[in-house]
Amino acid sequence: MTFLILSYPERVETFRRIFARDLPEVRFASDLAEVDPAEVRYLMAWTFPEDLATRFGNLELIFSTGAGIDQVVGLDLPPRAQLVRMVEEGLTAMVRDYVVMAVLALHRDLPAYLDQQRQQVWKTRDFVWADQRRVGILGLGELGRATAAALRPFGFPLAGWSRSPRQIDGVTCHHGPEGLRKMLAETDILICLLPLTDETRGILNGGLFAQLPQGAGLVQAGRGDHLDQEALLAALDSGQLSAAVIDVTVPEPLPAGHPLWSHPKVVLTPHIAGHSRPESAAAATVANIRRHLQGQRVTGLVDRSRGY
Ligand code: NDP
Ligand code: OXD
Repeated sequence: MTFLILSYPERVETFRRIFARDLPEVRFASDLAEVDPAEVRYLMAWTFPEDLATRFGNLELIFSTGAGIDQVVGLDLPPRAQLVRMVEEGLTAMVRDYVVMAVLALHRDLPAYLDQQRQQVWKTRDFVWADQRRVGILGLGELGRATAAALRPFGFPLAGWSRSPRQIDGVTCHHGPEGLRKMLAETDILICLLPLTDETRGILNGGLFAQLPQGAGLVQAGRGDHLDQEALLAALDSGQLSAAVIDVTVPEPLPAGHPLWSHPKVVLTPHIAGHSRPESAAAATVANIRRHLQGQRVTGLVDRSRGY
């Protein structure tokens, strides 16, 4: 029984050390050329070989090194294999911190002040108190909930949107299309922490931006394909949106000269909001394989019919 990980050397070495210590009964491998594919029961990667189904017929669990599984959910999978997304404290903390940083930057008008700085303009903009800045979160999963909990002490009125009804202390929870309309009308800073599925592809579009109060801000930390980039640029130029913090784009990397690079109302980062931390990710993976070996449900199991 083999666990095969395809990743960069630092992650592989950390996993190797933790697996040797905590799960010695499972053989550890990191090189496709050195494994007997029939022995591989557990495979972890970010991008997966196209011939997964034919090559690794005995796979039981396919782990993504990240929280997103949109890169693999459409692949042909071996019959018994289940998909598992990454749920681990290091990744959750990183995304939470990034989004808090972005919300505070938008709340305190940082993109506008950076633009003023470039132009050497010393000018005070209107102040808005945190209890008057309504924050709405698309996606109330692992990352959306952790982000809401971290934003709460600042005093922002918080709302969130999910597919199924949720109850979260201090967060006005909405679900379904009607819930989305209601939340958007009362959101000054919108955060996207959704998975990419057939239902959420292109959700951040001109129609959605028009439902936000004029001058709202956007934090996009989901997937590039959630966002209609042309519609974003149009909404920024018309003033419907005041600013945006964008971590994910189409394509990645964004080509030189793309208008998002230099737009004065955009803060752009190169898909760095979150990264699973090798130590805690290895511990979470060992715990999951143990659960699987004991016939228990693993954490982060993907429902392929929902797409996440
Ligand atoms: P989860 O699966 O834990 O949560 C997903 C949330 O989205 C759930 O609340 C779910 O609703 C909601 N959702 C899914 N589909 C819909 C829909 N059609 N309508 C309304 N709500 C919907 O995922 P995570 O929180 O772990 O991760 C979320 C995403 O964040 C990842 O898939 C990835 O795209 C992105 N990400 C980006 C990173 C970056 O570096 N930029 C890093 C890590 C993740 P329900 O509660 O009803 O199931
Ligand atoms: C993830 C990511 O999904 O890094 O974890 O985007």
